[in-house]
Amino acid sequence: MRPENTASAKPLSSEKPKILLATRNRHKTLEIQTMLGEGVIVSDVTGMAHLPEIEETGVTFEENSKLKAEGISRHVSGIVLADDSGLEVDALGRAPGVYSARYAGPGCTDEANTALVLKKMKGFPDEVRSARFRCVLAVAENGTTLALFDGTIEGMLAHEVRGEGGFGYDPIFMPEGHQQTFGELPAEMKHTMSHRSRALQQFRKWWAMRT
Ligand code: ITT
Repeated sequence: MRPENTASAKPLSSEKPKILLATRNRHKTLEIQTMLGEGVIVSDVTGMAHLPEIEETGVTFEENSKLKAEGISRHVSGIVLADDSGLEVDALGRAPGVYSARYAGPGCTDEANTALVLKKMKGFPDEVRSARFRCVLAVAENGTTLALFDGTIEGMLAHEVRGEGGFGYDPIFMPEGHQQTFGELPAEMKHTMSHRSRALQQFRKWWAMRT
C-alpha cells in the first residue's frame, strides 16, 4: 500500500500540522501560535463568515469551551481547539469569571473591563486582592469533545493599570512571585507560567500521543 493510503494521522514529513482555533480573539491565536512554535500552523475563525457565532450560554469555562469547539467542529474537517478563559477575583465572588470578555457590557473594550474591576476593588487592601486566570481548552471533532485541559495561574490584582504588554486584564494582574503585572513582564515570561500555557502543555502531550 502506498504511504498516502494508510490510515495514519501522521502528517508527511514535509507538511506542517495545522490547528484551527474556535476563536475570534487574535490575542489568543497569537499566544497559542507563539507557544506551539513554528512547527505548527495555527489559524482561527476570524473572517470565516460561513462559520457560526457560537453563543456562550454556559456558566463554566468547561461548558463554554466545549460549546465553541463542538459548534465549530461540526462545520470543518479535523480537530478544532477552543479556549475559554477569564479572570476570577476572590473578593468579587470569583467575578468576572466566564463573563470576563463582557464584564462592562456587550461589545465593551478590554480597557472598560479592566477599569470596572479596578473600580469595584477600589480601597481593598493587598490581603484581599487575590485573583487568578483560568483557561479551559476543549478539543473537538465532528461535534464531539475529545478532551479538556485546564490551566490556572494564581496572583494578585494591582491597584492601577501597569504596562503595555499582553491583552485583556494583563495590566492589572500580578502573577504569584512577581511584583510586575503581565502587562509589564515580557511576553516570554507570561508564556512560561500562564493559565493558557499550562493548559496548552497538556494539550501538546495529548496531541503528541494522537499523531
Ligand atoms: P473567543 O470566545 O472568540 O475565544 P473571547 O475574548 O470572547 O474570544 P472568552 O469568552 O474566553 O474569549 O473571554 C476571555 C476574556 O478573558 C478575554 O477577552 C480577556 O478579557 C480575559 N482573558 C483571558 N485570557 C487572558 C489573558 O491571558 N490575559 C488577559 N486577559 C485574559
